[in-house]
Amino acid sequence: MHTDRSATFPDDDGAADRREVQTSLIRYVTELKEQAVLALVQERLDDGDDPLSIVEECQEGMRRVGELYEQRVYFLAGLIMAGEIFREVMELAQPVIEAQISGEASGRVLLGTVQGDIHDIGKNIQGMLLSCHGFTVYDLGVDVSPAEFLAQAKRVKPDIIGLSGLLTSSYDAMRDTIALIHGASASELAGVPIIIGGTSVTEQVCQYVGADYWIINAMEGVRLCQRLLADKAS
Ligand code: B12
Repeated sequence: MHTDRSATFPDDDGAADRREVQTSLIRYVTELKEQAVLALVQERLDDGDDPLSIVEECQEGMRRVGELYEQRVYFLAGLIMAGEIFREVMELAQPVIEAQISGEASGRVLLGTVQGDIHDIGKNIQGMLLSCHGFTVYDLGVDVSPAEFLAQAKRVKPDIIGLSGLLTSSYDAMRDTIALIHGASASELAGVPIIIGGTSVTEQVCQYVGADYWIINAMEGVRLCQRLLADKAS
């Protein structure tokens, strides 16, 4: 089919092409086309495309996979496959991201996925980007109990605590964890900002669980942590 791109996007001849390539990646992830995803990601990395944009497009594809799971078009195997594709994408993109970003030595962030939740792709991306920007990241892994979070927070004495959770049921685990950290026995942790992250967190969730901040994009997470560190230093 012929399309007159110059008529559609008079200011930028390449914009239509770029939009098309982006849509293709989101679509391939949504359709769980593993080989097509990996080939396109590699091609775009080779072309010098921004690896973070590539990751964000894959994240959008994952969101759509989730919707199809909700609509019962996909089943658990679809979620597992999506997770595997994203892991492979990160194997390609992570070295490029790490080579591009280097940060000054910075603060300490304690990170983990809360109890009952094993989603870790987003948390790992957040951890990796923070490390690239100079933060020391203590990653507790997944399914971390409130007691474990508290014990590790007392040990590590982080500047920032980050809780990840993607399930609705994770909100109660976040709330319990934060309540414990804010508890009297943890007064040494008073004032340590707590950030929650995950695909469906919102301001409402943030208030419900008693967190200080909420984040759904890892680069915004980095910028927030940098700001919090700068505020602490001033
Ligand atoms: C892949 C996937 C899985 C994989 C996870 C693999 C893995 N190693 O993580 C597997 C197959 C294991 C899985 C299992 C399940 N899943 Co699942 N899964 C997904 C899916 C499709 C993608 C998640 C993902 O990785 N996204 C990509 C990442 C990059 O995005 P992200 O997590 O949002 O992270 C970004 C930001 O949020 C932020 N961020 C993340 N964490 C943090 C933390 C901090 C501190 C900060 C600052 C920022 C930050 O940075 C990241 C990068 O920008 C989502 C759909 C969706 N909408 O996300 C469903 C989804 C989360 N799963 C869902 C469900 C229901 C399940 C299961 C219960 C299914 C089942 N019947 O067993 C189980 C639960 C298992 C458990 N106990 O945890 C539902 C949750 C619904 C709900 N409201 O509770 C979703 C939303 C799908 C849906 N729409 O129904 N799942």
